Amino acid sequence: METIQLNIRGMTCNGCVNNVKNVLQKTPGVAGVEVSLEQNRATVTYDPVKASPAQFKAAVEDAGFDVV
Ligand SMILES: [Cu+2]
Repeated sequence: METIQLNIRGMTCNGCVNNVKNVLQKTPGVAGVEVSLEQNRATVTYDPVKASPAQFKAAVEDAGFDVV
């Protein structure tokens, strides 16, 4: 397993946090997700054989947020 931190722009409330969490958790290969509204950050634990950071970025952006 590997862990990556994504800096996310556009989250304003716990609903946003849950959206981001959900789309990341739905990505195949993701084992765990933590999202901090205060820090505008998602921490993703994933299997590098099945998932890649580019997929996380795309999933978050599809949900309407920016990865910076
Ligand atoms: Cu919100």
